[in-house]
Amino acid sequence: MKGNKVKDLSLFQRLSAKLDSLEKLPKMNDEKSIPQVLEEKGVSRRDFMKWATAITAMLALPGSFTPLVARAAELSDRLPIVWLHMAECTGCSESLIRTDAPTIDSLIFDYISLEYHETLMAAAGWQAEHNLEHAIEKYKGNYILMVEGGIPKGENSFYLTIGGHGKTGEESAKEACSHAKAIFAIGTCSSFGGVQAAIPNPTGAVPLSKVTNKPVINVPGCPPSEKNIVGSLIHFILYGTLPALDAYNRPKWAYGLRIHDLCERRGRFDAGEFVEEFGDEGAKKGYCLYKVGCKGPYTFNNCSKNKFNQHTSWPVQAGHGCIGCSEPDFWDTMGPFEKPVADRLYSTVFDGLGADATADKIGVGVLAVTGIGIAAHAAISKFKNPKEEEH
Ligand code: FSX
Ligand code: SF4
Ligand code: F3S
Repeated sequence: MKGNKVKDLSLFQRLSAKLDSLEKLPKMNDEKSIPQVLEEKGVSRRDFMKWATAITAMLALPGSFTPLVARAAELSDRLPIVWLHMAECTGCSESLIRTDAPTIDSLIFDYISLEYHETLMAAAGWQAEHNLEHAIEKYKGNYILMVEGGIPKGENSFYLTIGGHGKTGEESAKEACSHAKAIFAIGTCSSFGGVQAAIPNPTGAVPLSKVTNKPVINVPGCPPSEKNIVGSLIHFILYGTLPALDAYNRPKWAYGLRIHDLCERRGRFDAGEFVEEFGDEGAKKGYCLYKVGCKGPYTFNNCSKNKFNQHTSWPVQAGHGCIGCSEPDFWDTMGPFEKPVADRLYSTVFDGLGADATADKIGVGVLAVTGIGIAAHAAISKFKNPKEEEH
């Protein structure tokens, strides 16, 4: 215990010193500070601290670090951000910004120094291109790069051609990566290729990590929650280094556990209470969705904790199973989305990563066994559960 306290204290001091030096940097926008913006939008200090407490817990930091997290959020306008769009649906940006009553996450994001973001900026055409070049040149080596979307590569790269100079997405992404301080692949498309990379991948789309040799932090989900996007940023501001990552380069603080481990219907699963078809009595009672296709047992993400749409709901709460949207190649491996994996062997192109059922080492064998084990439980429980036999 004592050892932990000493460790926490030295981490606290290290992170404080980091924020002190960040505070010395000029604000990107002289007009207003983030606390001023929040106040203007009617966010009380109390609400802000409640938000910071939630982020602190999400990042698995001790509660005593809450003031540090709050300070990191307030200083997030010191770091320039370049956000690029590749081949995708823009759902990742939408997840963050499309709220009718803006959340603290979206307000902070609105106000950080987004030097370039095609969805949000006013500029278009030549001017937009110029803005991007200017931002990269001005903040060389100092900006955070966030990229949304898969990237058609090599001889297919022309499928994504942007702007008057006819640059390919691959060229823009490579160039932006080469001068970035930290690189985040936002969403499953940028992390793993996503929908456009699904078989037969007609445009030869690849993940961001395939167009750069620099480390890429993957923040998957189709889309990821706003908390996982903002949390990634706050984590980087606090530490200035890569977070602990799993085998797929996902931050462990967000993707360390399975949907199934964190699911509010888990008790139903364990009790053998399953929805047999959509709209049945079990569905009305909130039974487990495994038999109607939930892929929560094979998916690593924190959706039940963070939720979507201003934290109102998430897929399982809304009554549909998880479709595995934060896993590599989920379009190809997790379908049909409304049928269970059952005894079909779960396979992934990332083969043989180990024999441990954690997000660190996800082995095909483990998932296959898990699939069979879970399917067997679902099948046997049908007969074991007296409540179901009564029907
Ligand atoms: Fe992909 Fe993001 Fe899915 Fe869409 O852009 S992760 S298709 S929600 O929006 O990249
Ligand atoms: Fe929840 Fe899906 Fe697991 Fe059922 S199978 S407990 S609905 S995650
Ligand atoms: Fe995606 Fe499953 Fe969460 S479908 S949004 S990882 S519940």
